[in-house]
Amino acid sequence: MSATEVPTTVGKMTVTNQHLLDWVAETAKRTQPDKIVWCDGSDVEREVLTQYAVETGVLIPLNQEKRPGCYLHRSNPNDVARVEHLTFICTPTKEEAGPTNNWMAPADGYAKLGAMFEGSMKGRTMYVIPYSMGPVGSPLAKIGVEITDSVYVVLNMRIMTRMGQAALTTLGASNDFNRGLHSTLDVNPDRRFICHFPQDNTIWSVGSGYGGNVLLGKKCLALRIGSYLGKSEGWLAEHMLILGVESPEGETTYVAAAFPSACGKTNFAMMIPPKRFDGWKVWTVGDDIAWMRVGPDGRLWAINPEAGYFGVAPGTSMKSNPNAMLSIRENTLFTNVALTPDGDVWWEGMDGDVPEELTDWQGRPWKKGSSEKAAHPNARFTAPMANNPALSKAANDPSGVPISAIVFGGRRATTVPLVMQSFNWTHGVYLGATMGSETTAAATGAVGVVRRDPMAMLPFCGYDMGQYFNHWLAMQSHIKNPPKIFQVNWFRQDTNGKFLWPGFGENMRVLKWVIDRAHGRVGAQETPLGWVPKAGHLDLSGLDVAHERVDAANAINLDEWRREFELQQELYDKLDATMPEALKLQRALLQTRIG
Ligand code: OXD
Ligand code: MN
Repeated sequence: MSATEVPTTVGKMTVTNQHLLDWVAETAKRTQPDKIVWCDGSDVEREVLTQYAVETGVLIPLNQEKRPGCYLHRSNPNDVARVEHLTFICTPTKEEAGPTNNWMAPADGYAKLGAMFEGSMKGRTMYVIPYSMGPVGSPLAKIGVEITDSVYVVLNMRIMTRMGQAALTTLGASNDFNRGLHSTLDVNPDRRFICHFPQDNTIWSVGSGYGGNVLLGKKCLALRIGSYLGKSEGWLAEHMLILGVESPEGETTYVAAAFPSACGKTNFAMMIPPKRFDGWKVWTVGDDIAWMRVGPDGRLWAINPEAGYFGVAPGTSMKSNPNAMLSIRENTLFTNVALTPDGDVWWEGMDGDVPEELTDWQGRPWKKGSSEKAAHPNARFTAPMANNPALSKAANDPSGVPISAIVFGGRRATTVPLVMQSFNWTHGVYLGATMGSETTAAATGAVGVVRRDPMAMLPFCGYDMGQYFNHWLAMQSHIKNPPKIFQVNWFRQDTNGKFLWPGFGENMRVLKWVIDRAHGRVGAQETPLGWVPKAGHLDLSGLDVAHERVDAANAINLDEWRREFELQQELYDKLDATMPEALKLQRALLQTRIG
């Protein structure tokens, strides 16, 4: 088959969408692959591609008795994480991308990356992956097609999205699909760019083979392009987990929560309640992204657009996240973890003793006590959500789930109390807009530096951040029964740098108060910052932590808040051109309250 000769049928898959056929033909002409494979999502296809990936060294089979269907991938050591400095929003004007995004003019982006795509797939196979973000056919879902020259991308997209024939059938003859084009080129950081063209519903990615840079349905479509579409179409695309809390009486309440990367989002989404909450159950709908629309009942309904978890492996253990450990027992791809002598995976923070000998994430021999990490700190697992014992039955529901509470969290050693509720929607948007995470000595050497990460969307908002706040504010008038908005902080420390709150499953105690507040079932105490639990309302029975420490985790120190108020100025200055008046007013109100 010549590169430009595009088959309309492969196996059982029938391709009739002329827009798609034209785009694939045009792309093949540009990239000149040896072969074009249309991915139908079948099991046979998975077997064939996995076999091919093993033969070509892209995947290393793990011990199939211990981890059936599991494989290890080692990425190029220069290509191990998302590259925010090489990620661009290509809108007609720089102002539309806003001061927090890198910007490139669309014509420049197309020209620059277009030149790199010329002949880039010579000698390679071009895979065409139709996929649905969200349950197939859901009114909240979107169709994308990713063209890639990486079999690793195909095998990951199979897990992370609903991929293949069903997505194509849903698309029908429509031209309304995201066009994602990816080539690994020569994995050279000097020729690595991730460009988003929101007005064209298009993503071009070159020079990387790793995660969020190349699985284009995830951060690129579901968040950057998604947030732009959400603004134009009146819905919200958010960096939020979604969970359902079921009471012993069988009432399930759904919560969406935004935390910056590395704040334990996947752990929270898969939380197991402590003994005290016998009979309670936390169900995972999603661990990273929420798409939310107003339903006919005036509530906000959310879907998880993904079908799998692309989770950080180091630190994941039976203690921190048993459901994640159970989710990765089979049919999971591991990237940049260490390999044990018997063909299993290992990473720092896993349960049990540190093995004497391993092969590290770069394939080098590693000995216990080595100063180097065996697994890369950003090593990942890609696991089907169907593996999760706590998967919500609603995770595949095309209608999504009704959200009763929205939670904003960050990693703050000081200042921010364990939990508080906003006074109203606008104040809630202000809490989300000003959220941030404090760096720790271990991470950067500079303690107490707050990086503002509005709604955990700083690297993921596909347009101007001030306009994004405006969109959130404007949503209020459309949501007749809005969720209540909360702020949490699991990470407050004492003067010795020890965490005051135990976190993990014990966060259920905070969640219980959040839910009771959302249903209007429990009182609260007004403070200058927001509503906090009244004495005795946070259920602490059976908690093995001194009550003074819990009090310290909840404490409000107005001196710290006067400092916090000053620190927020930087964000306001940066976004000054489009910062909504309502959020300026919220800040002024806070100032009068804290004095
Ligand atoms: C992620 C992230 O990979 O937020 O989910 O960085
Ligand atoms: Mn994320």
